[in-house]
Amino acid sequence: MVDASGEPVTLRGMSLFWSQWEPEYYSRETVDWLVDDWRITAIRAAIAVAPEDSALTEYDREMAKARIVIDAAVANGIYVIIDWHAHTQHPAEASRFLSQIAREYGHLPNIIYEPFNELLAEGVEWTRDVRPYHMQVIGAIREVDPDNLVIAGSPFWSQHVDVAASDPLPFTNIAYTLHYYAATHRQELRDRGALAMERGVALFITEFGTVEATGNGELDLAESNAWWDWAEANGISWLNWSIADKDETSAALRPGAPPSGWSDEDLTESGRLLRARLRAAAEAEGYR
Ligand code: IDC
Repeated sequence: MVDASGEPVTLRGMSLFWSQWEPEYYSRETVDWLVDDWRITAIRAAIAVAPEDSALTEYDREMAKARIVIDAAVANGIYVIIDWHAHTQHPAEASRFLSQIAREYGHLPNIIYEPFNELLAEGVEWTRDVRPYHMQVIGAIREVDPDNLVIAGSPFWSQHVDVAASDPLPFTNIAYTLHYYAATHRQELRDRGALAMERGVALFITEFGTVEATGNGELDLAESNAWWDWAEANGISWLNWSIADKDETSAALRPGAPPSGWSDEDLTESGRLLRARLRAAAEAEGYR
């Protein structure tokens, strides 16, 4: 992945949580704090897509949340991923939502689209089921926004990047997201990623956890480091799940944490690790 001047770039940051459940962090002050104190260069808005209480039923409410995060990212000069956080296909609704974002913001370099968080494992095939979805939704985005980065999801919770890479999408400026949870997914998934890159596609880790794929369980530091080493060696950007104060180990915040100004006591083990890692990366790259 390269920046506007053609230089290789690695983005590092945090994903917000499902937008319907933790809206207090869809705020300007949260993004400001993450930029100033955690030194992120990308933020992900996980716009909830579910049968109830989501962008399918509360379109305007969820669009307003996306706008808050986009405006905050633009004000801070960082990238923002608009993640259609779905596990099931709603191509018409995804097209409507993301092409509206494209109309309002597609002229800005900050915008990155993620039209499908993850497809579930059972019976979903790339060429038959997922590629046509992307053709429709990315096609709708491209009618409005010809060039901003789009990051495509793949079957098996966005792990089958090698399969997608063998029948890639025909659009320009496309990457494929690779999702991992360090205590569950290991070398075998990194090998899939390597195979995808050999097949010629760009990868982007729009979501990973330091813990188990359930979003809970023990933090696996050794495997988290193995993943980071691999991502950095390959210039793959990464964003962690998640900025949330839910009582689960993938959450970066402890229950009741305010929208910004977090002290060490407000952070979980994972949150402290991510903050340290992000600050070290910013230091090493010498920005700010
Ligand atoms: C999880 C949350 C959990 C919530 C669940 C609902 O951490 O609190 O109950 O969603 O579905 C993903 C998904 C992401 C998951 C996360 C952890 O993109 O939505 O969040 N995960 O399970 N893919 C792999 C893991």
